[in-house]
Amino acid sequence: MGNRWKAVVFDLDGVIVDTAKYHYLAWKRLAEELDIPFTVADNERLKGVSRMASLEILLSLGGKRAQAEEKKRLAERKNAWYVEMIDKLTREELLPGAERLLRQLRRDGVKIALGSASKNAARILERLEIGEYFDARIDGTRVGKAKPDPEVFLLAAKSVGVDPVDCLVFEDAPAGVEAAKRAGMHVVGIGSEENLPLADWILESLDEIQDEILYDGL
Ligand code: B16
Ligand code: MG
Repeated sequence: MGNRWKAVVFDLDGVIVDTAKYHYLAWKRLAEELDIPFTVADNERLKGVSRMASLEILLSLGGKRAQAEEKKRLAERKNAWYVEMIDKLTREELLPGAERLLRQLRRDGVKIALGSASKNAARILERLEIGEYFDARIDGTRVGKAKPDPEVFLLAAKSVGVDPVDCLVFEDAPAGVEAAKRAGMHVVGIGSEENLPLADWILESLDEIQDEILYDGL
């Protein structure tokens, strides 16, 4: 039995940690201030999408427009509320199976990279005390083009010196699964087949990972 992948790239929000609920609460608060109707279902469209692109979606839901300066101010406002919440994150909010899989990959000598759209990724990894597992951390502060552009995953592969074909990605958002496929990688979708039709495998959580996905010659 050998490793099937030379590197594994993890999305952060929705794969390793359940921060989506905090993004939702912060966007909801902004939506209320702006008198924009915003539901949990609307929030699905923001998953994996960059902060500014998320704001655009929110404004469009209310049929509103804003100048660049105003958009910057609104995004900063939302982020301040979000940061206030994630500063209280605890290790209990690590999603099921996340740390066990990180430990297993490390034991197996597989490179581990982060491929997240979030500009708050470093803060979250630190709060969760899992930063040490990652050989490379590519996040929203490092990439110009948001998912579904493949840039974040290509940069992650390059940073650990592995070809995209030898990388496996774990992703929970449609835009992220598309980005990984466009990077030429295999993807495990965390969620439902209905929501992530492009994924090569679907799991409800990392806790369900099977040896067939990770190893050859079983
Ligand atoms: P921030 P991921 C993404 O993280 C989130 O899924 C998405 O909802 C969020 O808008 C984006 O990060 C930007 O986050 O405002 O913290 O920079 O899923 O790619 O790890
Ligand atoms: Mg995600």
